Amino acid sequence: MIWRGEGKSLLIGARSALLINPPIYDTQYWARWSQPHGLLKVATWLRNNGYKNLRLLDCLATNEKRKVNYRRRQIVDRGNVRRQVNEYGWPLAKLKLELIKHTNGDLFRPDEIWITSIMTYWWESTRDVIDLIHEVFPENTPRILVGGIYPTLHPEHAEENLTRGNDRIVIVPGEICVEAANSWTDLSLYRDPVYETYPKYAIITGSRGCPFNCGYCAQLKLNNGNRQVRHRSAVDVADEIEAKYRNHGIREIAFYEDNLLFNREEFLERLEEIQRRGLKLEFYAPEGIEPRLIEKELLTKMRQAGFQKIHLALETIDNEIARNWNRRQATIEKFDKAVEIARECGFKSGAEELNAFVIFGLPGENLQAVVNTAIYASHHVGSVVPMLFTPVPGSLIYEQHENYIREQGFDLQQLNGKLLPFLEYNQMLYPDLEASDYLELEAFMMRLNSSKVYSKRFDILGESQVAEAFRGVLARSIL
Ligand code: B12
Repeated sequence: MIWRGEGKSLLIGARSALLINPPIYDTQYWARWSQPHGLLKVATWLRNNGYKNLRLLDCLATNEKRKVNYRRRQIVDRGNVRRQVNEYGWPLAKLKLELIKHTNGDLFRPDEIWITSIMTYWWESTRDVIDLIHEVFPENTPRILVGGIYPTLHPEHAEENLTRGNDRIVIVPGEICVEAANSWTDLSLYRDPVYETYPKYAIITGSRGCPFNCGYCAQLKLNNGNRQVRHRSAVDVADEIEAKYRNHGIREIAFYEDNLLFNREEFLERLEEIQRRGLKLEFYAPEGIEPRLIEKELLTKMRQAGFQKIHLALETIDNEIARNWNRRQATIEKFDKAVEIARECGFKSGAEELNAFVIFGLPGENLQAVVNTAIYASHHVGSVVPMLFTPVPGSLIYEQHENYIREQGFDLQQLNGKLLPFLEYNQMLYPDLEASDYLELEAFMMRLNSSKVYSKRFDILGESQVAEAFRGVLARSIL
């Protein structure tokens, strides 16, 4: 069933729970800043509401090298390329052994199992974990709750594919309640002997919401259609960071918020509050920041506080395309201004201190525009981060193409950017286009970034003799 009640009514007097972050099936997994922070907040909230026994089974916990193990799952043919889908994280057999400890008296028997499910295209591993729970607990199966981004963006899909009519499996869309969403993450759960290492970083969410509705983003649906930005107090955020610094040895903080800089005054206050405590920390915003909101005072404070790199959402240099993605607020002129300010504030280009996201793989996309954007970003910013477009349920672009997606018979796992869901669509527009063109585009962007000699990068738009000669050769060969 899909739960649509008021926060506390989800709690029915249980005292013990297992919290699971399932493994995932994908072609790649970015483990760097991927703590299951939603579930870690839920843990604190459960404790505050009387749960005595809690155990976290984070199947994606990283090792000493901050990596996650994986093994091959299947090969998927897409046009003229083959993509290897892997299973990342604990094999299900390992999870099974951990679950069994809770049936044979070694460890407490859980009243409930709370599962977090993140990307919509990862849903299959959540189903497999639920099947495993039924296998291990065939009788008196604990009540199962599933929350996170997937059940929020597509609760009906989750109900159909995860509960399969079983009322003891509860799909919980959304953030439960403000109290749960504002809870601090509980890192102490990683003291469990099942983990090889203790987290070296923490994820902090100081605000939720964004007034914009960029075509590829689902934040509006994630925030219940509410365009308002809600934030925690600067003191509460700084208290959480300080507690993590002192009690857990955390020195790195990643902020995950829908629009980090939107509330400038609040963010400045937060930085001041953190700095006042004199903690030596590094800060990151790997999700990217909105260039339009960058200004000198803010960025100077960010740098002083410990931001060493910034990721800017460029996406495209073509203002017309940006308008089509409902990104009227983001123009190339504002982006240029942001880069100029960032340089003045000491963020070096070409040293990965300044990075620009470039999105590609969208329906109807023109390759020329992507190449232009990539070369532009490489020249002006120095580091290009290619992002393959993923059609996210609940976003405008997804809704515009819902009929096409249905006609193709795609299920959510196929709507993974890395599996090129709009390949055939774009081939109707550009018959010579091949799947390998997307891989080449990605390789092209990566090449623009790398290959340094004596710390100098080759800049295609640069003023060097080599760059000029290169452009001359290209122009002649095109003629
Ligand atoms: C962190 C993040 C990333 C990180 C790490 C992702 C990872 N490996 O886990 C990075 C920067 C790498 C990233 C990359 C991408 N991301 Co991203 N990312 C996010 C972000 C900011 C947070 C996701 C997250 O972990 N949230 C934790 C959640 C679950 O916590 P929470 O909501 O605070 O938790 C509350 C509730 O959900 C609930 N809850 C949580 N768990 C549970 C469990 C139970 C049982 C219950 C009852 C309740 C409950 O209670 C909590 C407290 O209120 C979201 C945006 C957002 N606003 O959430 C996008 C988001 C998930 N990403 C998105 C996308 C599209 C991408 C990319 C595909 C972009 C691209 N084209 O490259 C890539 C691909 C990543 C990959 N590995 O495949 C999309 C959706 C993807 C999808 N299809 O589901 C989102 C929604 C943003 C958007 N644009 O719309 N991303």
